[in-house]
Amino acid sequence: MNDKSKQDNLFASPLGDVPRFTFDQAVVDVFPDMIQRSVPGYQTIINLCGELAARYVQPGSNCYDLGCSLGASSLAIAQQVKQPGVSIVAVDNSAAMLSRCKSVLEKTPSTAVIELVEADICDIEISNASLVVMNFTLQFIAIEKRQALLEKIYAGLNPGGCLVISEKLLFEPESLNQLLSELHHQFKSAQGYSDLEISQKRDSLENFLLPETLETHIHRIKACGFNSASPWFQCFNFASLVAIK
Ligand code: GEK
Repeated sequence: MNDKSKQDNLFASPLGDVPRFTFDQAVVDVFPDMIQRSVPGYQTIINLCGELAARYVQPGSNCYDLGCSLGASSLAIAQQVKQPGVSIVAVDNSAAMLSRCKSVLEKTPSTAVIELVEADICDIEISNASLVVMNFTLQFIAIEKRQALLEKIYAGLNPGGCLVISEKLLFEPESLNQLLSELHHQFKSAQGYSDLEISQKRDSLENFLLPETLETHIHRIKACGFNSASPWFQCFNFASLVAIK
């Protein structure tokens, strides 16, 4: 992402009652720094979306970037797509994110058409898709809506199409979950976040970012009818899965 963002210090001072996290202007202003320093392997995962685009995008088809934020995945896809007649549909329900995403895209030359859509990803239509990417977005969707969303994506994908889902994961038993959370905490400390920042951010995401186990994700993907599904990347409690229709 070539958008130079401010350093994330949103949780650096004591906040008292920590408010629930929202994708507002304050988050938008620090977003590239926040996600790079919070999600281990973020850039590797974004780059892979470009690699998969080169392999799986079909001529005359659509790619979807669901929960696009500032368009990092869309840009990675756009840079690798050589197939003719491809449209990239980048969707987010935060007006602040999409407005900044528009200015990021305007500054970044791209041959592919990227259409920005302000909507809930549960409400949009998906059709003639050869690549659908959900990088760290499904975790913010109510758990009871996830199966229907995956079924809609499966129905909108062309045969041979590819789905990427990247998520924070939950582990069982609780002792293993605790270990991987602590390793993630160490990762964030090494990125310069203080213990106060890490714990206040965790509180703000409580009951908003809802992680599930790898087994739950794979089971849901398979239940929709995907031919194959596997994690291709994991670092601590973050993973990226690829599924082929
Ligand atoms: C990246 N993929 O840089 N409908 C549409 N958008 C939503 C919804 C919803 N129901 N819920 C949340 N979002 C990006 C990073 S961030 C991940 C994705 C993170 C949007 C929300 O507004 C935000 O922009 C994005 O999903 C999640 O690769 O911040 O941890």
